[in-house]
Amino acid sequence: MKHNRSLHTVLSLVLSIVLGGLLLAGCGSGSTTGSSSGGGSTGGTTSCGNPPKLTKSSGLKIGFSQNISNSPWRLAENKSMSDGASAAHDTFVMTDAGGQDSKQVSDIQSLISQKVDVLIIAPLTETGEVSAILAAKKACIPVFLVDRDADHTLAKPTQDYVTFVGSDFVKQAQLVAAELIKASNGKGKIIELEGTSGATPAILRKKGFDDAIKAQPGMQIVASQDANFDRDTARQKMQTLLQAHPDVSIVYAANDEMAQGAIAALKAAGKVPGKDVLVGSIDGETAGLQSIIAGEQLVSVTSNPRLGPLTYQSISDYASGKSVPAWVVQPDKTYTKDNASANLANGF
Ligand code: GYE
Repeated sequence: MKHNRSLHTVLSLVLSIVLGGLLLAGCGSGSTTGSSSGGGSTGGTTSCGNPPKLTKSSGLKIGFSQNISNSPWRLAENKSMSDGASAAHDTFVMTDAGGQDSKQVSDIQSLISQKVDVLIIAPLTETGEVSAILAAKKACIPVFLVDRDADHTLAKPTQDYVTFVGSDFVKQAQLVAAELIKASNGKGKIIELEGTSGATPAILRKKGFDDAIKAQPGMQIVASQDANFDRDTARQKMQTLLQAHPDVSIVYAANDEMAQGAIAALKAAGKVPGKDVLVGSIDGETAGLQSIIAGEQLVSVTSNPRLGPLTYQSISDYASGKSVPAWVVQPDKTYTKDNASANLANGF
């Protein structure tokens, strides 16, 4: 996936390449038979396969690199990954990068040094972990990216890593936009709260939403800001944005945590979410479902964090020589007042 990169993501790419280079220099795995050339090249070829083959099929040592564990979504994902390892009788080693690309690069390098058989990586950004993904390939460890993807001009699925297991983020955003357009009769001033800059769901949820709104002459996005997929960051940004745009009638948040922050800010400013301002977001968290039931949120399209079953099925398929597609799609669904109560138990 090639996208416009902000200065932030370009800087983090440079940082991770420098760090990755330093780490690789000390690693000396020597299994690479090809080499990458500049300008959009990827990880070259290795003697152990492109991507590396998985020769063991049971009793695997699984390394899982999580980018941060700061929300119900991420905790549900961690549990799903660990449960999948237990069900397969695999050993599970997990690291948590605390939201830092540089920490995630060194976490992955540490998992490589621990000689895991398989690496499952939930990369923070599309460019920040590329050097470490390519380092794993050179060390002959197959990589499965989950929940967020890498920039395909820098690392390719079915070549540098096995696959990307995750949702269709453009479609999620289109589904939220469709509900907001319907409920507002195609009229309104929108504040958009974006996810972590450079992360696949942030990039694609913005694209899907903005393109859908561009086709609506009566709707206008009056402000867009990165609130890092984080509830309190969103609350603070929304508080400031409301002063500049008191006539806002719609909030689109790229995840439910940010929608929760926006709802808190709307209430603090004396507005009634669900009446004065329509709120739509993504994830299907319990808090989002409860806000829908309370009439404060219009819609939440799921982004299922329970990616363990599809991931471990893909690992098992790969080990037995079956072909694994470049993208293993996690299906999602739309929650509104019509089905939120019936699905409350599916929340997290
Ligand atoms: O929607 C969000 C989280 O990467 C798909 O990241 C994931 C997103 C998820 O912080 O809540």
